[in-house]
Amino acid sequence: MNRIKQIASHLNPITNTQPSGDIGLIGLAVMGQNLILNAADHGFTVVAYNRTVSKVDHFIENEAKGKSIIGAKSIQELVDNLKRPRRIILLVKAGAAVDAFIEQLLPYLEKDDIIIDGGNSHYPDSNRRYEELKSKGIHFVGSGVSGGEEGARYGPSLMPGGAEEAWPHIKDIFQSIAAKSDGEPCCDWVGPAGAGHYVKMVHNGIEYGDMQLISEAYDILKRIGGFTNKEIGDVFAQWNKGVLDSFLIEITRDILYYNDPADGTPLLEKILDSAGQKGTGKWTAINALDLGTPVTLIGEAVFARCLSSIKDERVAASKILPGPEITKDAVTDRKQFVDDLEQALYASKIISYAQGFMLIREAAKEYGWKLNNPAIALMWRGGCIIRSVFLAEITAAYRENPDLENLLFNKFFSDAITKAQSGWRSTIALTTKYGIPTPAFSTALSFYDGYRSAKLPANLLQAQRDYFGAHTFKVLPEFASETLPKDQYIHINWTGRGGDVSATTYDA
Ligand code: NBP
Repeated sequence: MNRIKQIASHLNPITNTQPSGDIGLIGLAVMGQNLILNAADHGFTVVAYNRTVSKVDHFIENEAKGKSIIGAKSIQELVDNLKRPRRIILLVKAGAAVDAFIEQLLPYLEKDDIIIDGGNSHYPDSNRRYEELKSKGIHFVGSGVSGGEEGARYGPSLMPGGAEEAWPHIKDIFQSIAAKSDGEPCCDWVGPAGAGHYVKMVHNGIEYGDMQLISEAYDILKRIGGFTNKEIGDVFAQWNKGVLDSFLIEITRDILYYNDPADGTPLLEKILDSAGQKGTGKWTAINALDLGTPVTLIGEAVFARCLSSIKDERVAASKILPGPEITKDAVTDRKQFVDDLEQALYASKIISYAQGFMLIREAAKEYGWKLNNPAIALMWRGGCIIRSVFLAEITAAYRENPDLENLLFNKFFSDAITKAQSGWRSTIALTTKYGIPTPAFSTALSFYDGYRSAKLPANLLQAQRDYFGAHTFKVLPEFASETLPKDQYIHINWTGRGGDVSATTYDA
């Protein structure tokens, strides 16, 4: 009797048949619609719902026509049409909309059903949602989705994390619809709680860094080299055949070749040089500061956008603050200049990814997450905005050693950066000489030089802190003595005037 009741309760109450939906998706904007079509192409039956229900009808009658897609007019209809455990993806505006839909779904869901948030949610929200839903017996997955419209339609990079119990139930769908790199899906389990959205956040931060580096390279070629847009496009086309081969280099080439149909001149030069941002780069930089991790390149990339946005102030400053004149003979050997710049871009990119993975490593420690490092690099290898050949080498480095302390300790990358060093330094020397701003290139080199310095001038910082604030310091073990004991916080009365009381000790 109980069994009959149980089977009966699994029937769709309206059609009285077994539900056929493999997965439900809420949010019929650009990402949602394209992901549904992608899943349907891979043989899954998708149940679609949207807050504005008229969009469901429009979608079903147009793009979804003839495909294995069911339109739902209510949350109940959506849930009734799904096989158990129900798997429901939210692709709605990040923030309150996600919480609103979770609230609406809960009365219709049962233990072990799965809610997946595929939007650009901030990871602390995903941590919270994971805990709240866990207490209700529902598995929450926060999944980064990258690749924009094209990626969603034909293969995005997917970065799922949260309730690991959900993974066996969604793995097949996720890995089928994800982009493939050398036959491997650009999707694997990232880690617990908000780890999926965390990794997506770092991905976006790295994207900021890559874009800034490329923009600086364009500026150098244009202002110091005097190259035309077509010539710069040719340089990017050439770079795209080598170690820098990537989606962002490829689209930059196309942008440089693009002429305004109205007058046949480069459209790029007509675009206002004031960059927008939606906040994920800023989140990464703030998190890096919170975790005390020197993710300098992403930080500079965010600040470079901020500096670009004060256009009026810059225009005013340009009239009163002089800099060096760029002479016609600034570049004597064009080939060498381009080769050096390629090395500078490559080395800076290595630093940026090394910093990104340092941050991920620190987050794993801080939040107690066991993260799948080789899979993270593989997930970024295809489908997403930062996809590149270079990420195959990072995947290989983490496969060789999943607990690699720093990418720069891997032989491939330490050799690459050693080889690139001379071109990198020549490029920055040139931009400094001629007054071309290179915040990302320069911070990458400063980081490199700082990271490889066994001794930094922080001894003086410590002395200053102790001088003015009695913040104490430790001595180098080789100089330990009776008056300067080893491993102890020491305060010195530097002037002979202050007292001997020290402030609370702490590591900054
Ligand atoms: P949008 O971010 O523009 O969101 C549109 C969807 O959110 C519609 O379904 C809309 O319903 C719904 N929505 C809004 Br707006 N406010 C709502 C509310 N208060 N309550 C319930 N639903 C609400 O769509 P998108 O560009 O497809 O992006 C979807 C998610 O994917 C976002 O989190 C986005 O950040 C992320 N993402 C986007 C891209 C991209 O390239 N666009 C790439 C990667 C990730 P309505 O139709 O009734 O207004």
